Amino acid sequence: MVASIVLPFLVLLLASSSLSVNIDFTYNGFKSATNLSLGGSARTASNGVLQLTNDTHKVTGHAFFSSPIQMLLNTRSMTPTTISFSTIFVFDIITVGNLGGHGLAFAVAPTKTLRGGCCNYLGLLNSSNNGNSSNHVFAVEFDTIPKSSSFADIHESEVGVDINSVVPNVSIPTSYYANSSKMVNFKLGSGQPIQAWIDYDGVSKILNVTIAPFSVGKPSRPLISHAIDLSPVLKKYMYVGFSSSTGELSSSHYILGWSFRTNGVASSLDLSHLPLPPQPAKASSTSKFSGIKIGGVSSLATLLLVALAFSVSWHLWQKAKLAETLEDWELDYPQRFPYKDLYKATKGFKETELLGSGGFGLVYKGTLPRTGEEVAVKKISSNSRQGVREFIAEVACLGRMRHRNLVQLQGWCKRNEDLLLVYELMPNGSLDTFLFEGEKCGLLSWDQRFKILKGVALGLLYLHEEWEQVVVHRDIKSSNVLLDDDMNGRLGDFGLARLYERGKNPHTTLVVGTLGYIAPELSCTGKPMASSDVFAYGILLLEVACGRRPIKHDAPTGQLLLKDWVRECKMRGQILEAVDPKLGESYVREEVELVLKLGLVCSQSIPEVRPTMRQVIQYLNGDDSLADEVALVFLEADSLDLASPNLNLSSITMVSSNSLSGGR
Ligand SMILES: *[C@@H]1O[C@H](CO)[C@@H](O)[C@H](O)[C@H]1NC(C)=O
Ligand SMILES: *[C@@H]1O[C@H](CO)[C@@H](O)[C@H](O)[C@H]1NC(C)=O
Ligand SMILES: *[C@@H]1O[C@H](CO)[C@@H](O)[C@H](O)[C@H]1NC(C)=O
Ligand SMILES: *[C@@H]1O[C@H](CO)[C@@H](O)[C@H](O)[C@H]1NC(C)=O
Ligand SMILES: *[C@@H]1O[C@H](CO)[C@@H](O)[C@H](O)[C@H]1NC(C)=O
Ligand SMILES: *[C@@H]1O[C@H](CO)[C@@H](O)[C@H](O)[C@H]1NC(C)=O
Ligand SMILES: CC(=O)N[C@H]1CO[C@H](CO)[C@@H](O)[C@@H]1O
Repeated sequence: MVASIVLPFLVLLLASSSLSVNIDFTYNGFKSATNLSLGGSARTASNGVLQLTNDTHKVTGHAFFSSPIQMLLNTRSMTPTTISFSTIFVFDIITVGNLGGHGLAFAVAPTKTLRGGCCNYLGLLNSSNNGNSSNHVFAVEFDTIPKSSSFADIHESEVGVDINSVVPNVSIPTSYYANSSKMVNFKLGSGQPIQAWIDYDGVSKILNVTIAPFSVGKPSRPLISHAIDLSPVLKKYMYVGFSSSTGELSSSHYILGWSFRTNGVASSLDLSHLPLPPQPAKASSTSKFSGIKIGGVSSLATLLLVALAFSVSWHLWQKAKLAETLEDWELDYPQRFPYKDLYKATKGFKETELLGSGGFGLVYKGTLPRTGEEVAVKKISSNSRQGVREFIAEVACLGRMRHRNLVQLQGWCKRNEDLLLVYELMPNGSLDTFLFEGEKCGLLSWDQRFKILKGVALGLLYLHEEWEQVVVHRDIKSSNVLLDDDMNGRLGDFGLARLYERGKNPHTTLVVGTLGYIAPELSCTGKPMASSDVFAYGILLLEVACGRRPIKHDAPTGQLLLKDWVRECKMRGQILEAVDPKLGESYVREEVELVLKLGLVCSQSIPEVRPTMRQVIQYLNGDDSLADEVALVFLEADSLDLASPNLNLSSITMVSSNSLSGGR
């Protein structure tokens, strides 16, 4: 796996402005890192992987192709054109622990000695020059901590297109199209190598970005296809390469292979010969890449023998793979599923069986081999060894909960560092898809929405008050509300937030939850209470009535936070302006008003003035004619809200990324 470099350009940097020299190079590993300029923490390892950062906190690293590349033609004319370029690379982000940071970027920059900041800046820019058009920086970033909170999930990773700024112009959660319409979500930082393709056409001025897990191959439809004229952004000569940084949270960022070409399609990488990053101690690298070569087989007999030996060892390997050793204590807890069953149920955790990725891990659809029952299997790639036992004790406990508005936990299985949780399958998926991707699954009527909200309230009341101990959910949001056959709302993921706490690094204070739903007091106390669930439920009420996410980045000033906007409508006496336009006129006015007002009351910043879930249900049922009281509390809290500095986005971002974004 020697780096093969093809450099068909001989005469460099000709003064001619209309001719450009084409560049074409391929690194299948970086064993002989010729023509690469490394900076910061970047290193090449002896096996040929390029390491941009290790998991030291707050470092930056970059690697650029050492020669400048002509990017503009006709620079003397009024309308310079950008040349077309294409690049393919394979990267791997390895995180020890729960959450890593911050990601890496493919960068086109005027210098190969970038001095950008750590954390969110990915080593590209810093707080003083971020957003300045004199930067001449174009980048495609792969973030493990999303900056645009419209997806609002701190567990999600995203791809973004950056122009002179690390606030992306376009960004989207990491995913790929399995076919022309089906999108599959995946996460960076889970240790699997990821392949990325970036293509820019200088004539049509279209940028395409495509990513997929290494094993998938190139999806036919790009994830991002964005019209953008790079000619004002780029200079005539630019450097291309990678930049990466860590923050309070850190990961090791690796590039395994890279090809680049101007005016043509970049060469494919020799995937089977790329070097692998060192695996962290826990991950057993199941020789994903060591192909078995059968060469020079001369007779049929040998061939058969080899086939036989192969099938026997395959069989043994399969068997070993599915075998499990139980620790004594595991037998103490009921509802344990054999790993083999879950493996079979999900067809070996096959990608096609993926239902999605939730906050805590990937969720697969499965059919239990013994009973034929359909289930959802959540695979939590866990963090630390300690705490697992206590967690299972809790899981066993959660498994005893029964309520028609909770997604029933049926059992669990522990496999090395992985925890598998088995839930009943919710055929209609999650509420957020109905609210925000209605074109795919049909519009939810007001009656359906109201019923779902009531159901969720009952589920939450059960957790808070009706079960044997108080369970604070801590991650109420539309994507955690699942819909059963009858379109009843059911809460998922209850009790799981504790897993995060257990595994967390003692030096970081992690606020568990999702951006936009996190109650402000959590930033100070960090102590989750039933009232912080009420806050998030309030946001959910608004979200469902307005059909809008809690944070909308491209909204006009003052409308960034859904709740500020609804409040403003309320103050103007036009609360119904906030109603989801997709509903048209078909809703019950009194109910919608109640839901919106109740949403505001529940999401007040002072926890003490929020109602309890029991009161919420009384309001929703109209048992209590509390409309006037609601208005009263609301107005009172309003003046408090205004005085409270806790309500702007920057502080909310801080809440959830407290330790995530580090020194900015
Ligand atoms: C990580 O990288 C930093 C900066 O390059 C270096 O000083 C440190 O020794 C490295 N740490 C480990 C554990 O390799
Ligand atoms: C930001 O980067 C610019 C350009 O590299 C540099 O001149 C400036 O000093 C940096 N500012 C800070 C605050 O680091
Ligand atoms: C952008 O950068 C240039 C050069 O560094 C500087 O003169 C200018 O003031 C900056 N503009 C802003 C808005 O910061
Ligand atoms: C990218 O976003 C910046 C700031 O949001 C904006 O000034 C710029 O025009 C955008 N560029 C393109 C090409 O859309
Ligand atoms: C895409 O795949 C999904 C599920 O795998 C399937 O339901 C759908 O029909 C496919 N669409 C096309 C256009 O092939
Ligand atoms: C970008 O993607 C679109 C849509 O798939 C395709 O038509 C176009 O040819 C692609 N452009 C480049 C430069 O790859
Ligand atoms: C453009 C450039 O720097 N090319 C160099 C790439 O590396 C080879 C081998 O080290 C040099 O001979 C080239 O000059």
